[in-house]
Amino acid sequence: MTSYSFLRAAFSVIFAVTYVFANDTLSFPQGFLLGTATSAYQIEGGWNINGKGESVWDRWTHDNPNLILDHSNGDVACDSYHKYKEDVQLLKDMEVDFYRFSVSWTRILPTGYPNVINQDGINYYKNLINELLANNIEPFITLYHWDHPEYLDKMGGWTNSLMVEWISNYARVVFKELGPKVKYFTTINEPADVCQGVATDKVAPGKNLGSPGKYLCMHNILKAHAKIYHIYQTEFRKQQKGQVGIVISCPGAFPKTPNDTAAVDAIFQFVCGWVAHPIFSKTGDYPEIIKAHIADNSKLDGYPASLLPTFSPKWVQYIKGSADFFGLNHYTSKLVETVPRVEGERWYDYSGVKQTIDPSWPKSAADWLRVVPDGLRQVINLISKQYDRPPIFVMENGFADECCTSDSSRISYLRSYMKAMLSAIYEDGCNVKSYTAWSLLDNFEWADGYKVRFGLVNVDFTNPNRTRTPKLSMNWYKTVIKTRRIDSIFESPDVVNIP
Ligand code: PNW
Repeated sequence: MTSYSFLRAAFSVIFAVTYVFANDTLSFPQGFLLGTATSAYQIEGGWNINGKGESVWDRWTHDNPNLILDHSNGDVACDSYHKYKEDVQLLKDMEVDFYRFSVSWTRILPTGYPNVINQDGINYYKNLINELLANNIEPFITLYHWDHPEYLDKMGGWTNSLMVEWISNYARVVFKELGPKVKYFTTINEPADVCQGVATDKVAPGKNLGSPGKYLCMHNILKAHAKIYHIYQTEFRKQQKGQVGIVISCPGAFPKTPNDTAAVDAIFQFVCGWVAHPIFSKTGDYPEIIKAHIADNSKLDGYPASLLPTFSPKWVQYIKGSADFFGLNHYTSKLVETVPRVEGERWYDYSGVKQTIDPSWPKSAADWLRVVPDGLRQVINLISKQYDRPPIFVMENGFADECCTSDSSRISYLRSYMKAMLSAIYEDGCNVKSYTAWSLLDNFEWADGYKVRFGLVNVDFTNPNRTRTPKLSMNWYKTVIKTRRIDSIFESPDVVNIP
């Protein structure tokens, strides 16, 4: 070989390696799972038919239409109770690896208790699961996505520690009836958001109990989650061989002034660590900063003891390690700053951190959702560092608009967030196993009604048929799934800043 041809060969090898490496950072790793998600109350409809009982969201929307942006409710929603086969055809067309949906507690147990099992409800979910499996799609079940029985709520709901038993009995029925064909379960979707319904009167069940109620709610939720996990572990895992996790909302946080990293750390613990630390940390229990801040400030506010309930050492052990994966919901970020406590003021829920929005971050149709893809990379890194690289399943990520099927802003959002996630995998070595686009369909977006839309598929809510029309983003996601890459040739224009 001449020195010239050797050099040429060497260069082409270097070029190929560089090329492959550079492009690989836009490909999903081997075995990575791509899917999409919905939740029962947001899509099913059929709120009171064929034996279904009343949930807190049924009651809330019927009693308080004025608290829903367009005065709507989930009575019919996307009518997926009747149209699930059409939903599965959309999923099949996209060739998703899995579909995350939630089971409605009151469709299965109309009284809340397992004294009555509603066969129609069981059949609905069995049919959905069979339809998914027949189309090569893995069912991924959320046991509880905010719609617990109204009757149990009247007895205190998440402020009653018996809720731990009530939800465990419901979970046992789901594992028994649906578990044989399901490999992935999450217990509770976004506990901190569930507890907003206890603390405030803005979302169901609107108990308006403030911080004491909020802390009590989370205490019971953490126990409930652990109990469900242990039920699966002792009664079902051997035969069913599935995995059970929890879904936690962890927004990103960037310091308002460059040196204020304390604000970033504190807010991560107060929002994400509040749920995650008891389950995923080596020590278990609430994060130290939460225990200390709430104890100190409860005292300053004249309470005889900390408003934060205490776990016994037995409960700490029981909750610690009770998840096979970390389910992460992530949409957006906040600017954070440490602020001194002012006598007589709540001090930002005792966190001592003020959260604002950087006005330069591109907007969406939801006030709270600004486009900040680096936030996803940041939280994946924080979770990996804090909890020793647990397997992370991104369970929700998505963009809000108010219109149309030419949703290039959604494509741009999804691509930028997926790219940030791939950087966390390839450049930072984090252990992310799956990605879920929220949502398959435009659906009932809680207090925003049908005005704010997250779907890859448009739903015509004025049409009794609830006609589904794929958006550009669905076709884009389909290409991503087929090629297992987010190539720049599929890149859309930059996020259009929604005014
Ligand atoms: C999620 N945040 O809630 C819920 O799980 C879904 O049911 C909902 O449709 C979706 O997000 C879109 O709203 C969140 O402020 C609410 O960061 C708020 C936040 C995150 C998730």
